[in-house]
Amino acid sequence: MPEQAFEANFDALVGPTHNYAGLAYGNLASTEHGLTRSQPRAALLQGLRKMKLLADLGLKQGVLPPHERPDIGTLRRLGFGGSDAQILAAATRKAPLLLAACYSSSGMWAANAATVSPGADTADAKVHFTPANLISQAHRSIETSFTASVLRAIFPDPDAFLHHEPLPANALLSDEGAANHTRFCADFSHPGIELFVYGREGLNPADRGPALFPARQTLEASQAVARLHQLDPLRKIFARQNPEVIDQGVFHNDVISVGNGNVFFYHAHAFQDPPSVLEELKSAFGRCCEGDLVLLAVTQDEVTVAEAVQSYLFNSQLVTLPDGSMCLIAPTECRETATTKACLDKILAEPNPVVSLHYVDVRESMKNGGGPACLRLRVVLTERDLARTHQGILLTDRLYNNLIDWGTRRYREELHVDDLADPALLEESRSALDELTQILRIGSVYPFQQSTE
Ligand code: SUG
Repeated sequence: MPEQAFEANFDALVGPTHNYAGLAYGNLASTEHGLTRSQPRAALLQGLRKMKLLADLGLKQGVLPPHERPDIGTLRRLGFGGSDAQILAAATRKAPLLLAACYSSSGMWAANAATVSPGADTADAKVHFTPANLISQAHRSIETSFTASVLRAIFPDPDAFLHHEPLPANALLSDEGAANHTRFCADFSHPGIELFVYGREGLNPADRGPALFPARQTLEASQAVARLHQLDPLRKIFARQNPEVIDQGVFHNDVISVGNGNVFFYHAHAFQDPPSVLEELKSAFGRCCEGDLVLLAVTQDEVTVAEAVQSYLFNSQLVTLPDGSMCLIAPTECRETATTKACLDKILAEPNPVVSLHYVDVRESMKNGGGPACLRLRVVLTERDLARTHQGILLTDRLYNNLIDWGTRRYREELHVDDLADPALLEESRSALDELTQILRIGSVYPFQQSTE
C-alpha cells in the first residue's frame, strides 16, 4: 500500500518592489500596464489572502520568500561599480531597462520556479526538483540561482528530495518550469501521467515557432527535465502548443489549460494537434491509472482565446479538497466576463468532479500577466515528506497574521518605475527581507545578508 500523498501549494510572496515596467514581451497584460503605478502592499495582501483561502479549505499551503531586488549582484556583473547608490544612479542614467529588469518582482510567479515530480512517479521514489532557467526573458533569467538555493533550504533532506541543476542557459534548452507541466493521476498516492507542453523544437532548424511572440519552452528542455526526473516512458507525454495561441498572448501553457487528478480543463485551441494529444493522454491515463480521464473542453464559440487571455480562465487553480471533490480558484476577472462566467457556471452545473468555485482578487499580479495558478508551485508530498520540509514556511493562522503585519508595515502603497532610482527603496526592501527571514526562520538566504561590505 503506497503512502498517502496530497498536493501542497507553495506560493511566492510578492516582493516589495512589485512594479509595472512592461518587461515581458509576448505577455499582453505586462505590455498593456507597463509604466503604470503598481500597489506593492495590495499585491502582497492579495496573494496572502489567496493562500489563506486555500489553507482554510483544508489544503497544505506554504510560502516562498521573494527574491532580493534590486539585484545589485547582477548589475555589478554587468559592469556597474561603486557603492550601491552609485550603481543605481549609473544604471538609471545608462540602462534604465536593465535597472528595471534587476528590480522586477517576477519571482512571485512560482509556477515558473521549477518543475517538480513526486516520488510516486520517479524511479528512485524521491521528489525531484529542476529549477527553471527562464532564459527567454532577461528579468526572469536572474531568478534561477536564488530559486535553486531556496528550494534546497525548504526541501533539505537528501533521502526524500533530489535537486537537479537548472538546465544550461541556452536558447535550445529554454525552460519555464511547471507552467508548462501538468500531472494527472487517479489519486495522489499512485503514479501519474506527466504532460510536458513545449512551444518549439530547438534542434529543428526548420521550426520557426510562432510568427510574432517567443515560444518560451523547447521540446529539448522538457525532454531533459523528464529524463532527469527518471520518469517512466509510458507515463510521460510531450505535446506541442498551438503557435497561433502563443501569438495571441498564451506565453505559457497554464494560460490555456489546467489539469488536476483525473480532470483536464482546456481550450480547444491549446494544442497544435488536439486530437492526437487528447488520445495519447486518455490512453496513457486508461493504461496507468484507475478510471477515465475527464475532459472539460472549452470551444472557441464558448470562450475565445482572447477572452481566455484577458480573464485568465485557465489560470484558475484546480484543486482536490479533503472530501475528494474538486474546486476551482478563479480570478475575479472571470466573473466580470460574460462568456467565462457562463463557462464556469456550466462546469459547476454538469456532472463532473468539479463541484465548487471561489473567485479571488489577484489584480495586481494579473496586471503583469500572472493569475492564481501562476503564483503557486505544486508539490505532491507524503506526510513523511512534509515532516522533512522546512516548517517555518508552512502557512498557519499565526504565520498569516505575522506576514500581513510585516507587509503592512514594510511595503509601499504605490510604486512607479521612476521610483526605482531611489536608493531608499533598496534599503527598505533589504530591511523588509531581513525581517522576513526571521519570520520564516529560514536563515540568511539573501546575498545582502552574506555581504561583508
Ligand atoms: O513571465 N510577467 C510574467 C508572468 C508570469 C506568469 N506565469 C505563468 N503563466 N505561469 C512573465 O511574463 C512581467 C514583469 C514586468 O513586465 O515587469 C512578467 O514578467
